[in-house]
Amino acid sequence: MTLRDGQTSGIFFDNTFKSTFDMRVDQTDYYSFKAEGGQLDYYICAGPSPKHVMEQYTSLTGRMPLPPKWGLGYHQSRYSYETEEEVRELIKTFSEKDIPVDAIHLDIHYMNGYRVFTFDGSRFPNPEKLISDMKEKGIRIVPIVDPGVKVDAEYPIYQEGVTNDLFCKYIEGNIFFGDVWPGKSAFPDFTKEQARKWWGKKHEFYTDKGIEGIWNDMNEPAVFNETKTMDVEVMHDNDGDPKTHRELHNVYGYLMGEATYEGMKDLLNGKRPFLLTRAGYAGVQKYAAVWTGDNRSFWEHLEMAIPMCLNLGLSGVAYSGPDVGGFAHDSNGELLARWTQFGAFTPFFRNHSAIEFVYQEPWQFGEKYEEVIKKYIQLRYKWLPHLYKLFKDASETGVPVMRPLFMEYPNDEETYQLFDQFLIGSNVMIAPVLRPGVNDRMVYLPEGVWYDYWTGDKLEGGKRIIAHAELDHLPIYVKSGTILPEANVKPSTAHEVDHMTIHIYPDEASTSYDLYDDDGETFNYEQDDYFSLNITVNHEDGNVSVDTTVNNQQYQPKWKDITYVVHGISSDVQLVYNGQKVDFEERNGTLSFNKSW
Ligand code: MIG
Repeated sequence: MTLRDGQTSGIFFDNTFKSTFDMRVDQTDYYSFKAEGGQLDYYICAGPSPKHVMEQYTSLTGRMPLPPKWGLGYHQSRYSYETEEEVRELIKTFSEKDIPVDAIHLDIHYMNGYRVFTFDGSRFPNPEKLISDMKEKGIRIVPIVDPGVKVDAEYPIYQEGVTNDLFCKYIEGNIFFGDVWPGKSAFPDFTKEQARKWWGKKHEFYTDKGIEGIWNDMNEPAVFNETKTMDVEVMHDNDGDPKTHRELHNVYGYLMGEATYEGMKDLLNGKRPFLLTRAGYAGVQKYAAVWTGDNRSFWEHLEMAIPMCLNLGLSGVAYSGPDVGGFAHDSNGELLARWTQFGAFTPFFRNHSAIEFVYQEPWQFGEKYEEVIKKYIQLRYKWLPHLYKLFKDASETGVPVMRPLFMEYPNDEETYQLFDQFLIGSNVMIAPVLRPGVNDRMVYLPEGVWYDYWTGDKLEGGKRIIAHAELDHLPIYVKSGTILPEANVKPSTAHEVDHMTIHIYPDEASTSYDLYDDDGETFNYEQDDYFSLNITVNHEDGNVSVDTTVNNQQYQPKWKDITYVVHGISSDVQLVYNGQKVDFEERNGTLSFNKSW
């Protein structure tokens, strides 16, 4: 994407060979891209704004489907939670400590000898029971599924793959074998429809046990050898138009995503699948959320996660996030606290850590840190209605949830190089602290009036400010003219929100918000089974009027009562709700009143 004089355009280079983008500016006065083979197919997205480019690019490559609500809650992972008892203990701790959680991820140790589509009978003697007990508490299990299938004549998946000719082969007909976790393994040829269908259907093993989400790893594909991947001479079926791995390497993970997502969708009878992937190609957003792979528990990696997720968003992947706390190396309380503050606002929010390094669940570094981490996991749940609405919008337009500042301020050159702060939607600024022992940071506020989210103080934009941020403080700023819904905190998204707060940050013009809700887990919203409430606020002659219209209530949310909180207005005004003057309460510089929709 390029932005010049406020005008934006994009290029999508659709070539699956190994490609290079040369963005050096010191040697030539142009950028270039090239590929090792194939056609020079590229598309121009004409813009003229960054959001137009996103719409154009995603009309070509597809958009993220609306995820299930539970996919947007807090996820806890570890390489690996190794036994059923360990998982039960973990969940008990979350509930005792009253820390919300929606999903526990099971890494490779749940399997029998790393055989996909199995559970280890001694570590997980009764997965059905575990999963149903967890579901009762509103928590889901997400097992990892790698593409490598263990070579084992007595293992049905291997047998079926060989018998039905579903594995990647050389032109001579011999199967390609590579070493991965299970040892010598074969790899499904996802370029072949029959293999995609077969693989998708195999997920019955998981859905039969109540599983609704899958985690795809090692799907580049990664192989433990010198080249770290499959032999480039492997000849993929490519649905009857054979091509080498040299040409199709880059779409292997994407096609595994397609096979998995479509298979899960068929099996879940109308429920939305959740899929997380490490690898993909342009368009992978149609099938999966993407996490940014094996980072380390370094402050620099926390900082790098911001541009990584922003760039994924600009590449059509609205649903992404890093391993919160860092994957490899030992995390610590301060790093985890700061990382969780950031993670609360990344589209995907999962704490994950590697074997042989310290555990990093929210309580692992003592109470002082636990309190802060809990506060921000709870904040995520408060913000879910707004995030959900932004996900809904992203599923329709391709415009990402997490945005670089230039996307909203393309005429402000000050924003072009900024990568240590970002926007959620169009009007909320998040500026995480990214260094140890640091309690102050610079924040750029573009033109206009901004509210400090925590204090309600008004700040004039068009300049840099210093934000003071002790350990428990994440700098957040809300642009005037913003309407923000806030849920009451629940232990997980399975526990329905029963009270909504609408925060109003008036500016001089009229502003409006469509609050969206649905059942959070089915595709019924596609048949108009959703709730939509329009809130329009006018601020004239010092008085504020709030007008609401229910646009659709085929789905009726459990929350009926709404507390309206008007910020930044003096108490000598009139507040009018749907044409009637209302009595309000004055609290910490805000004016609030209660209504039902
Ligand atoms: O070779 O499954 O990125 O998240 O915990 C490492 C074990 C394989 C890499 C993934 C990581 C996961 C780990 N996997």
